[in-house]
Amino acid sequence: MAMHKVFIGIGSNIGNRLIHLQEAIDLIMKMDGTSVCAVSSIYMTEPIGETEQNRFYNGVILLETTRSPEELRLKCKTIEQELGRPEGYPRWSARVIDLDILLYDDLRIDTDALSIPHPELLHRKFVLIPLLDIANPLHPATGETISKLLDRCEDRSVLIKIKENIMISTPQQLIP
Ligand code: PH2
Ligand code: MG
Ligand code: MG
Repeated sequence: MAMHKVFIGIGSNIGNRLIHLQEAIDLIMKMDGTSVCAVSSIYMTEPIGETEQNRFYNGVILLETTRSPEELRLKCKTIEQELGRPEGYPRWSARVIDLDILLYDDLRIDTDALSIPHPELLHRKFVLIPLLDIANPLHPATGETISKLLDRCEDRSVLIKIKENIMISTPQQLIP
């Protein structure tokens, strides 16, 4: 079955944010037909949109998967719920965990359930900067590299790198 390259944005701004990101990565690693190829540094970021809330921890991961975009969307939702995010959450509210599909190969889809590339990707430094830690792919709609998009990005919020290498606590990773 064909393997697809997928970038996923991860974020948390409630409780132990780093642990929530780690738990999400661990659960994604257990997903059928999927491997985690790279994890960015983790950044503490200013909340965008609803600014009167706790700072986020954000990162980006790169997967290789045989799953379809829709299967991935549902799987991400299941993981969000497993980590304690209630369903039917208000759009801008604080969250234990948020998993967003950013890019899926060079696919472009826009349905009620799913928009790929993620429509906010170009406007958010908390996505572009960690993405650039691991790769510099072309944006399938604009044809520009992520670094070019970052140059043009008008987001002036501040990111503080808090962790270079996130600990991935699955058993495979602990075997030397
Ligand atoms: N996610 C949002 C809205 N605002 N701000 C930051 N810094 N990080 C996020 O992950 C984030 C946000 C909606 O998903
Ligand atoms: Mg989001
Ligand atoms: Mg989301």
